[in-house]
Amino acid sequence: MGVELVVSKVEDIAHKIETMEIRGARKIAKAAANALKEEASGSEAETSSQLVEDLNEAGRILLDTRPSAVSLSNSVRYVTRDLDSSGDLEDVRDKAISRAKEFVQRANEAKKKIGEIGCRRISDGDTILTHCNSSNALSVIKKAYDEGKDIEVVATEARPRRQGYITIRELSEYGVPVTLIVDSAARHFMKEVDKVVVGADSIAANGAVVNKIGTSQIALAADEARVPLFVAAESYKFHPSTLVGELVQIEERDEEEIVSPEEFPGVNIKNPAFDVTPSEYVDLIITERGIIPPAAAYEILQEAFELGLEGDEFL
Ligand code: RUB
Repeated sequence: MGVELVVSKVEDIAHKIETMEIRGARKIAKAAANALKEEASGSEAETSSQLVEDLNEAGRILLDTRPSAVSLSNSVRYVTRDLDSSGDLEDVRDKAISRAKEFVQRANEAKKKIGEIGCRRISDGDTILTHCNSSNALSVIKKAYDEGKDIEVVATEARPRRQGYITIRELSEYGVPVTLIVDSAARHFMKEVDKVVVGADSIAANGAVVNKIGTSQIALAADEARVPLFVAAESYKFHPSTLVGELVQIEERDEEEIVSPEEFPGVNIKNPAFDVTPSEYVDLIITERGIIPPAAAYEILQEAFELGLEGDEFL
């Protein structure tokens, strides 16, 4: 009975991620770490190997929710990697709990650091365009505002889920002057924009950035207008499998998010949630470790790989 209760907690968080009550790559990763922490502390497993099995099963449930944000699998890996299933039960429990806490703490510190590092690239008088709702992009913008820089933000709506509304609420409550535009107006307004700052769900070894659908069009418009595009992302957004040539899976969501298919019988409706911006359209990636050109994505991953993607250094 107790075991079922813990599993249902993991399932509850997985459901919230799947239905996007919990959304955004960073929040998803933190929620997964917290779910694993709950599983570790509440599990009624009687042996360490049972507990490791429970945690691996919880990890699988969480990984099944959304496929594009590598932060999710990096978070699950961070908590569950090399737990000693032949060791002491309480040692395994403590290790998983402390790793989960550590992940969340590092994720919070990373966002703060990204704000501090990124805001140096924002100048007084800048108009910044952002897309969707990225906690890291907003960390850069808010920090620049905190430092007294006179900035304005243009925020896209981000159809179909309109995460842009979260962005405009958050920024206007913070005091940052913000203008809402529809996604298709991005090129029209680009001539008034000084910098584009967006987040990322995954960054490939070649520096390509997976982010909310529409980011790549914005990047094209920015490139045409010679407006620099910055990506604000923690090192756990770098995707290990891309080192060996795997492509990042682009999540295809329900067509109902766009329109009821009954209204248009016989019409195909497609709803990809993310797109890929090639590295040549990315000027800089702002990580908690510092600012890197997209070409250095490979090194960040390689460094992580040399550590077996298991060392604390990956974060
Ligand atoms: C959110 C999205 C965000 C990234 C980065 O998509 O694309 O730009 O996740 O966010 P969705 P953060 O709403 O579909 O999850 O910087 O907060 O990790």
